This record gives sequence, C-alpha cells and structure tokens, in this order.
Amino acid sequence: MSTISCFTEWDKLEAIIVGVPDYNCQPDHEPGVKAKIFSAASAKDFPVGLRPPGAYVAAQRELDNLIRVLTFYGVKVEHPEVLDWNQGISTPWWTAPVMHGASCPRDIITVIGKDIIESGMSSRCRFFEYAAYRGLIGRCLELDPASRWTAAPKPVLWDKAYRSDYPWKEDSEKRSSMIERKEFVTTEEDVIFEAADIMKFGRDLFVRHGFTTNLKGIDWLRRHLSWPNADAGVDAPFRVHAIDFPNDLCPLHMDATFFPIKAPDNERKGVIYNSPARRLRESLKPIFRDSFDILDAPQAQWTDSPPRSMCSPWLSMNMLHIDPSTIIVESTEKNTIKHLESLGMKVVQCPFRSCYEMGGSFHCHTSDLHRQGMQVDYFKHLTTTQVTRESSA
Ligand code: DAV
Repeated sequence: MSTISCFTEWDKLEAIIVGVPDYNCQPDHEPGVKAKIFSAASAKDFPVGLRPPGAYVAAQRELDNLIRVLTFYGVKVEHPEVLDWNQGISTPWWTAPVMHGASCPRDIITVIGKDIIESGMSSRCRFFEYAAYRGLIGRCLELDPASRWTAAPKPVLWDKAYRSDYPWKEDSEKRSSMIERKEFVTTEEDVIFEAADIMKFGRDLFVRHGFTTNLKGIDWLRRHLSWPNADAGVDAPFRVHAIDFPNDLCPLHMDATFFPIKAPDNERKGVIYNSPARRLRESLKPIFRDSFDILDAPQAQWTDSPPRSMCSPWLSMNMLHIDPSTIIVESTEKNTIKHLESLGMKVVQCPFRSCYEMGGSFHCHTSDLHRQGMQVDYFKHLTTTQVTRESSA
C-alpha cells in the first residue's frame, strides 16, 4: 500500500481493510438496534454478548479464504486491531453492556478521494469502534503524505437521538407509513451517518437516508466534500445526493439494497442492482436515467438468514469488485452468479455465510483504501453543484 485514494465502488482494487471477527458481540436491544431486529418474537433469538466459540472459527476460515483471493489478485490487505468488545461502556448519558466489534470496516471507514473519513455510528454499542482503526489510519497517513484523516462529529446518542416508541417490524403498517414519511428510528437531534450508507460513483456520492444516517449527517458530508482539492486528485466539489427506499422496513446501509455492478462506457449505460423488495423512490430515478440502468437484483437464494444474523437475505447483493469486470460473490448465490455472468462479469465465488452473523457479507466486511481511477463525472446532465437534497414522493 503506497497510496490512499478511492472514487468508485468498482475501479481496480489495490488495497483494502478486511475486518476481524474476534470478540464480536450480539449487541443489547438498545433503541438503535431494537428497530433492526426482525420482530418482537425473534428478539429472544439474539442473546446479548459473545457468540458460541465455533462461530468465530467458522468466520475466520471464510475470511482467510477471502484474504487469499484478494492477495492472489494483487490486493494489499490491512486489518483493524483485535480488541476485546465484550466489555460494558458508558458515557454521561447512557450505558451499554457490550460493544459490537471490528468485523465490518465498511460501516465506519470510507475513503473519498484521499480523505479517510471515520464516521460516528448510529448505535451505542458501536460508539468506541473507531479505536480499532486508529493504528491503521496512522499507518495510512505515514505511507501517503497527501492523504488526510477526518473524524466526523461524534453523535452523542442520547435518548433524544432516537424515537423511543418506534414500531416493531410486525406492526408493518405503522412502520411503513412512518418510513414513507421518512420518520426513522434516529431523529435529527444528532449528526449521524454510517459510512456504509455511502455509494461512490465518481464525482457523485449517493447517501441513504434511513435508520443509520440522518439528514444532519448527509448535510455534514455535503459541506465537508463541497470544495475541490487538486492536491488530492479532487478537481471538482463532490455532489452529495440524499436517496431513500420507501419499501424497506429496515432501512440500514445501502449495500444490500442498491449496488453498482457496471460502470457506463462510451457505448453502454452502466448497471445498478436494486433489490425488488426495496425499490428506489420513484422521484429519484431520473437522476440515473442517462447513465445507468437500474435492474432488479436477482432473487436471493435464501429466504432466511443464518442463525444469529440480523441481516436480510439481500446480503446476496453485498458483493465486492476486484476490478470493473471481476466481482466476488457468495458461492451459494447461484441466481446472482448466473445473472452477473450474463452481463459479462467474471465472478469469483467464495463461501461467506458464517460471516453474516458478524454483520454482513463481503462489502460490509471490507473497506477500500485504494482503487485506481480518478474523479470521473458519470452524471454529466447534472449542473456543477446540482444535488438531490430531500426527495419528495
Ligand atoms: O439488508 O440486512 C445489511 C447491511 C449490513 N451492512 C440488510 C442490510
């Protein structure tokens, strides 16, 4: 690793962080987590604390295989520090009996241009997760003097940061009308965004407004990224767009809902997968129309998630590009593999379902440090600073 730089999700990968499963805990049913648990009835299936020992062994085996694959493709792999997350924490306003872990670097670290941005997290159990990345960020800064490090405002996560009576998923009617009105479990009383809600499309960044990112968080990103920085290869201000998916009853993180597959070239539009269960708000589709086709993601192979996983079967879409035409996909996801191959992609199959309970699939378990490529404008029809703020129905 000699350079820190990223502008897309798909350009040729040179260096990446791969998470560590050690001491990963099931979090307490705190407000930011409770709303993500499937239903009141299934809450009991998520006991708080460490997982069975075999879970860590199985996850590490799959991660070791992923690391072998990445290394084979010439990608330099870095890791967060292994820390003991099975400890209670407190601030003046709340306590949490355990933390979460450093399995999912995508949720907290994102490199935009040459800026290593560390996001504040939306749940209390993840408040101190940054600790695992400070050594690694220090190494990045030393290796690339032109890179820089920004820690976003740390949300306080006090009670007023959450809607305390957020309806359980079973109360789907109430929940869907709230989600349609963009009333999420997080309020606007704090600045909240998680890095996994950001998708990089060159000059344009799409940020998902939902449970894990609020409008204040999107506004912070917009202000932070709105000036050019020629030394950092950033020629123009980024355009930061707020987007949402009104049918998703558990709107967290972009990468199991809306995922770029192919970049546009001179002859053809690019391709984005969108889960058919969670379609992009209709009024937002025109932004993409000239440069990308939005296709229904292939049906996931599974209707349920592995034991103790709080994620949905749409982790089938949570893939990782090695370069614009090579992508890592979970080896049981046959529909997705077949469809990607029909689009001319080279698919690298890796088993990964044991990792799901640690927080996600390949995209979640990694965070790109260096992808080749510059700040390309894929949305030329937008004016210099035209951004999507709050979408209407
Ligand atoms: O669909 O359960 C998982 C994303 C985790 N980063 C889902 C979202």
